[in-house]
Amino acid sequence: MDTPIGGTTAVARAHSNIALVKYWGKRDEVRNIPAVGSISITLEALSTTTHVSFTPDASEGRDQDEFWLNGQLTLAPRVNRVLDLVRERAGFTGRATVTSTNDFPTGAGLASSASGFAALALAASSAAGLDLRPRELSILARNGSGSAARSIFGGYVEMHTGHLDDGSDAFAEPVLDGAAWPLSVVVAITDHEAKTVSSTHGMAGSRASSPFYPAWVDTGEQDLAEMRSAITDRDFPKLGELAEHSCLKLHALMLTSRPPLIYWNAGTVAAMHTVRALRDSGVAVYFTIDAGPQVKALCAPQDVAVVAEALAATPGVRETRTSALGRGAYLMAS
Ligand code: 2P0
Repeated sequence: MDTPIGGTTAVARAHSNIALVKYWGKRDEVRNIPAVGSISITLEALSTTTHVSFTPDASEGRDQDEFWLNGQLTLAPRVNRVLDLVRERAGFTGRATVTSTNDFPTGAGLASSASGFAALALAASSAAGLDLRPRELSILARNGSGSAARSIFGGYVEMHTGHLDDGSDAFAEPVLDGAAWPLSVVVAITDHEAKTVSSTHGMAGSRASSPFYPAWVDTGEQDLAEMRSAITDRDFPKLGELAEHSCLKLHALMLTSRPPLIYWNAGTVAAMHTVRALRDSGVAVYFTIDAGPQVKALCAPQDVAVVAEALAATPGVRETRTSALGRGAYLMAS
């Protein structure tokens, strides 16, 4: 984290992340508190840049916030919610103009809400003159999107579900710096369209209807403990096997929701098999998939080229992107 710049205008950048142990389901929908913890890696190649500028107070000019996403004026109640929390804390009534740009497809299972709300939390709090500690920023970002709490930090990150009703212990914190154990991700994009069922809506449905939901919550702590030790031990096969398990357990939960959530397409399944075939041929590579059709392959940096080539040649894969581990959210000169 860089030193906050402050003032009534600020620009921040945050990177997307993908979970190795997944979050799905909330224990409090109003405060957006996850029902299970999660562990993620922050991705250098996928980022959101957000500019926030506040009017001095609501009486001077507009009484509405404005949110521009990728050049389009967009209604996003969660953006207003984060801005309201910032105003409440800073003790002023100024309205905001927020301009946010993603350098990757929005809403298609590449965690644009993670990078987006992390960048918003940092830019808005800084523009309001607040100098929040990383943990407070993580809680603020969580109010926009659960996965965004993790994108405040770089490298390997754990999100805690906490126990308190007010959510003050539901924040993310770093597990390991990315430089301490470099890892690469090849993203196989199988569809550029935004998904039709949002994560928020989908996870509420899973909680209400999947017979697997109690088992999902009950086994979360054990997955987290094993993943923490895989990271501490730099045990890549253990990390990869557990990441695939958490991914497939999540998708079993989705498939058994009513109505079912089927985020995969034919290219998604083909890419999973490509990863398994590569592994059979001796390349240490593992897949994970979020609430969308893209497949993310985890591998060592020296294996990126062979993994990207195999995924690019897989039927249904339209594009591949590679990423190293990225840093946490930071302020830029405005
Ligand atoms: C994750 N996902 O851990 C999981 C895996 C998708 C699948 O976090 O309702 O957009 O905004 O808190 O953060 C996506 O959920 O949901 C997500 P909200 P979010 O990355």
